[in-house]
Amino acid sequence: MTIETVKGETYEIRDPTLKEEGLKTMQWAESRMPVLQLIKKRFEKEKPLKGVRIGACLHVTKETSQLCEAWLAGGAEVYLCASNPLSTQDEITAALAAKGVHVYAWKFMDAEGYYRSIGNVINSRPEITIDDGADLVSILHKLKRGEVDEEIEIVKQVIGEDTDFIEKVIGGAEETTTGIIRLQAMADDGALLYPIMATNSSPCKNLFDNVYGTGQSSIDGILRATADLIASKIFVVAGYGHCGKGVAMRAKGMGARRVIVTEIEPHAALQAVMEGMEVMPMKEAVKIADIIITATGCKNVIRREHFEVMKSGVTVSNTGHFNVEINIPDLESLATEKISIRPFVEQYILPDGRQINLLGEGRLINLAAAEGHSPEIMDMSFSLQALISEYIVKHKQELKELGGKVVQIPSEIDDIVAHSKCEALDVELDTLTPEQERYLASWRVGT
Ligand code: RBV
Repeated sequence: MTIETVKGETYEIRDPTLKEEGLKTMQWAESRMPVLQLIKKRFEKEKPLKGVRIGACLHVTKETSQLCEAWLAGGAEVYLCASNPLSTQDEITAALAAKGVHVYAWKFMDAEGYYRSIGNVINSRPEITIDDGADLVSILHKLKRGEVDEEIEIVKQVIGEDTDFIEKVIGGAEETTTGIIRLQAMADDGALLYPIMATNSSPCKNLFDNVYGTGQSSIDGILRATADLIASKIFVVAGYGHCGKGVAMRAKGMGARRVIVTEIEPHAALQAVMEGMEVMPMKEAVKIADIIITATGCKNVIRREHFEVMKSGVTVSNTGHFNVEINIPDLESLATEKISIRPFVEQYILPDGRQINLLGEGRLINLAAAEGHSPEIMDMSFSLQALISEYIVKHKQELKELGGKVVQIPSEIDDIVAHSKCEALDVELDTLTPEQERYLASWRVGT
């Protein structure tokens, strides 16, 4: 199915008449993102991003709309494309286009539309890139290296033959774990050509967004797709990183009879058992699972050998960034029939009659079937992104000298967000007395 889009000078979206609906939804998000609003107000006065072109490849959601507004308030020109073909909220694109964001995204875009949209963002010659999954950085680098593949062919139809857009980029930032893994691998190989700030690795991101954001929104995605009961179910989570931890915690809280974790790393496995989860190999877990969700960032976590022994009626989903965690070609080759049961549920029938329900085409279920993380969570992640954009502009020269590195977010920036969020939530902190400060600073006292 190819979705029809509307193209304007500064956008390609599903339907500009959804603007009013989008504006209302933006307001809803705005009232739940107080820290970002403070930053936006300051940006309005100080204009730290004046004339800076920001190219962003993010989930195009009501929360992202608020980050775009902060950038606009700071004086930036904003070019936005989707970081996933299923995560765009079409009413938001309509509202953003009306507000002057250059936006290229629609829900259910095909691969051609996806890379064309990235091409449109690249064509703006961004000075800052903000990625969620590193697709934008990765295409910019492929162009620079002169590589050609199907994706690049599509991008080139938009940008023409000039392929060196990297010269103009001061720096970038990466939103998600998968992106950081890709970028660190590039940096280790000497292939990364400009510095990327590791937003995902900052405490205000990964301690909250990855745990509580993913925890709630992934369950939300499963429920919106299936309307199933979680209580009484055997719930399997692949991976016990920050994301898997959040999902397992919420599944437990909703009454799953058993929450089983699969892991390859001993510390994570130990944490899981100490937090009351069971740990076993995937091969065993799939035999008894009612609901399975992958959260590993790796590929082929669920594959042929697992489909072969799954219980009939199981639902299988993924909350990792890319749709590679579940080997769908394996499932397709095993199945004799595939039925679309309801939105985001495809049922595969195996020769022995077993039914396996795949959710959201194996793409991240929280953004495919639900709305991604709640605005209260994205308030922290996107406040970091807004402040980091300002940091990149202010530290242009320093970053240039640093070159192709993945750079940790300065702790002062993370602290600003943490303190502001505490204030917004009426969380009052204690302060150290001078005596306590001296005690903590001295190794002579206390033994
Ligand atoms: N994410 N964005 C949203 N509502 O815009 N929800 C989740 C939103 C991000 C989140 O920060 C995570 O790192 C990434 O999506 C995974 O692609």
